[in-house]
Amino acid sequence: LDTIIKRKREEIAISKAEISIENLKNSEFFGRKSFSLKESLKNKSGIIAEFKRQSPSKGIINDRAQPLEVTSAYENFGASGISILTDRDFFGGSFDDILNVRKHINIPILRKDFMVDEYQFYEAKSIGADAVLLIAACLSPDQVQEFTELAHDLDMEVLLEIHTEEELKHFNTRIDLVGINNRNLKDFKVDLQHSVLLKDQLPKEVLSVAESGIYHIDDFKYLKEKGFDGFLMGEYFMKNENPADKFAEFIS
Ligand code: IGP
Repeated sequence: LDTIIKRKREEIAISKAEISIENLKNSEFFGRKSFSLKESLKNKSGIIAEFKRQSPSKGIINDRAQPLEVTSAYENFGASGISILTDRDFFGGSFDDILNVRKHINIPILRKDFMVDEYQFYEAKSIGADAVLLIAACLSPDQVQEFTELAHDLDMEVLLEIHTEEELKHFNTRIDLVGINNRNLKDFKVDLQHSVLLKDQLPKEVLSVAESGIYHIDDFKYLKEKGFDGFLMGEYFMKNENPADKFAEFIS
């Protein structure tokens, strides 16, 4: 994670030198009204289906799938939202992956990246994101609060990702959704029970999303039964030649 953040800061410095925030504000998407992920989770399958080409833990997952083809099928088959990785160096994503699908997608798009600087929130808005991920492990509680306000000022929702009891301190009541990562970012182990125990320590009214390592319908049912409102799934779909077919099969 430290390596990723270090690289991310270098990347941001380069972007800032190339495109100013004022310039980002000129994007056609800047004034756009966002779709609410909170609302969409309540009304649809609850699944936030992810477009992810590769990851540091799994290497290449799918380097042939096309973002528009996959995400529009996810939408048609009933996803509540789409998560798109925009990190290039570690996840093989890009801003274009969101830009190229935005006009065709009518459900919320989550920009999945490592958000450590204000600039990235303007960037997210300028490419048409509806929501952003805040990873507690990369931020202080004060930063979470500050970035949440900024996201809201830009009409985007935030999904705060936590994994440990310690990270519950990052929660504040302005946060829209809390994601509990089932996968430990240090050794990549998945533990659903751990997530359920953490979730039980959150205020009851908070919308919660179970993230990662959901590979089986029984996992999904178990987490749903335990009260999770959303389910963020990537690899299970993406590791197939045709991710959307896998999604359709899962949901049926
Ligand atoms: C999806 P999976 O195991 O279904 O592919 O997981 C998503 O939760 C995962 O990509 C993720 C992630 C992250 C990626 C969760 N938190 C933070 C990058 C950064």
